[in-house]
Amino acid sequence: MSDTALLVIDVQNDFCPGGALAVTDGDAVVPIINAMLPDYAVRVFTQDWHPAGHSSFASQHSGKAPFETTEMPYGTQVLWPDHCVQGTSGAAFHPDLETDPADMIIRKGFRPDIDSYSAFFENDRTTPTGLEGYLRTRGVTNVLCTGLATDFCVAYSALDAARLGFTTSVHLPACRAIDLDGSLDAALTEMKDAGITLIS
Ligand code: VGL
Ligand code: ZN
Repeated sequence: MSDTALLVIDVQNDFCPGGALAVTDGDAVVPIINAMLPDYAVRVFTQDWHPAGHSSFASQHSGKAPFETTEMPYGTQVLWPDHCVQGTSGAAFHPDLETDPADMIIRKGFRPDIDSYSAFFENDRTTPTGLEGYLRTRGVTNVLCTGLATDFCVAYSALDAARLGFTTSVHLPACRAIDLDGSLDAALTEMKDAGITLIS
């Protein structure tokens, strides 16, 4: 599958059980992704990588609790518990994830004033991470998404990949969701409507 890139989104300690923004069963994706890696010629991992005091953290907004929302210049933003702070153990990949096969590691969410769910664009949907150019120059036409969380970073990445013209699939057994107020169903519907193949 030389024209397909496997995207491994945010399989980091803070999104796994015991982490600051734990996704139920998040660590269950690790052996599944490890088993998939040898089948893909292009493998890109992402890391959510926030400076301390990032604007997506509820702790930076007085009177706001985690999982409430606020209006940012680029739109509505969910406020999260402090998570994936650069250089902390929470921001590290899950220790059992095989990271040696990664060709490329994209870090995102490092600008203090803007969040970045997608591997391709920050949450303004226009500031690029550079991944599009990387994939195109490697001849990639198809993208297969895995990782955490299905309804945020995986969905945003898949939707951007499809919007950019990549033939896009999401391997759901290799993903787990946060599921805030129906966000999982909404994300699955939006991905289907965008022509993304959902593999179950
Ligand atoms: C994510 C919320 C905040 C994710 C990252 O990886 O899905 N979700 N930062
Ligand atoms: Zn984040």
